[in-house]
Amino acid sequence: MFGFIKRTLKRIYSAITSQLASLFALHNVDESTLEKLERILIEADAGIEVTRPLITTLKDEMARGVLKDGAALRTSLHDKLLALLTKKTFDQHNARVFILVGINGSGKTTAAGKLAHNFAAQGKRVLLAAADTFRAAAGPQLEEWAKRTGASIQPGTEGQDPASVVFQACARFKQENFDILIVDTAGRLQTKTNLMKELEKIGTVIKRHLPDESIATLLTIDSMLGQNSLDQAKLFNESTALNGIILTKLDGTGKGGIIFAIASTLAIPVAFITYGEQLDAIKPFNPSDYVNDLLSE
Ligand SMILES: Nc1nc2c(ncn2[C@@H]2O[C@H](COP(=O)(O)OP(=O)(O)OP(=O)(O)O)[C@@H](O)[C@H]2O)c(=O)[nH]1
Ligand SMILES: [Mg+2]
Repeated sequence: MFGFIKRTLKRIYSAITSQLASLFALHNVDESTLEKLERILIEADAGIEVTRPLITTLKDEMARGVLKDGAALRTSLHDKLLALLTKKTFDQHNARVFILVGINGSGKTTAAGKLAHNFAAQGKRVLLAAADTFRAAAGPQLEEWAKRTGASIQPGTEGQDPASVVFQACARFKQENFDILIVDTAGRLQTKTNLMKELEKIGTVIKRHLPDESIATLLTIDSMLGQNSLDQAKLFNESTALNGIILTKLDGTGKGGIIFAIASTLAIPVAFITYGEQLDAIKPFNPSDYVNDLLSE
């Protein structure tokens, strides 16, 4: 893990890690150091709600004389950021049923493919359910991922009730003894009531037909959307019970601070991060590794 951000998330490295390194090297820290830190965090999408209280606490520590140099600043910042990310952590890595939801283009289908690959690599038999029957190209796109990963697919036809695709997938999941079911859904605006109802129906079908399974409903959030993605997530969370977030496209123009804004404003843990279009560009989110890596040159 160490060096993952430097190697793979180069923009995050340059937006946060490399800039913090110069502050952590200081022999004396003062008000201007904290002003620089504040600017770095805001520019990296951590948001005002996270940054302001954090800086206020650091100022207090400085006034009490416990924050004298860059090394002490690093330790204190590390503990505070980690505390934010561990308020709520994803505890459903053992779930066998995953439902992916999110707005158009946020990365649901790609994440479904990568998750399939991830589980197949652990020797698990994966069934993908093509419950995006709204967009004509959605089925073939998921089929392509099934081919690439060796997963099976329950296809849907354009215009078919997504809940009926999911119903068929549940039946096959039981009959053919699959280990993992991943449901890809249509992109939707959080404001469209009928589409939200459709999600509810998908959840109901799974609960009825696979009553013993723990179900992880995951919201994909495009990290490149910065603070805007928070409003979307809030609205989704109001109409669907979300268990976790898949933060996508961390290899893009997003600056990585959004993870802290998500942790602070939503009571939903980040479950996975994705960082590229390759099959293996996904991993479970580990708060401690992320913070360590983010604050280490
Ligand atoms: N660079 C990068 N691109 C990604 C990542 N995840 C997804 N993409 C790209 O983002 C675009 C949208 O991804 P999809 O998986 O089709 O998104 P979706 O949410 O299924 O979209 P709809 O089905 O239209 O709602 C595609 O071009 C993907 O290749 C990622 O982690 N990094
Ligand atoms: Mg899709």
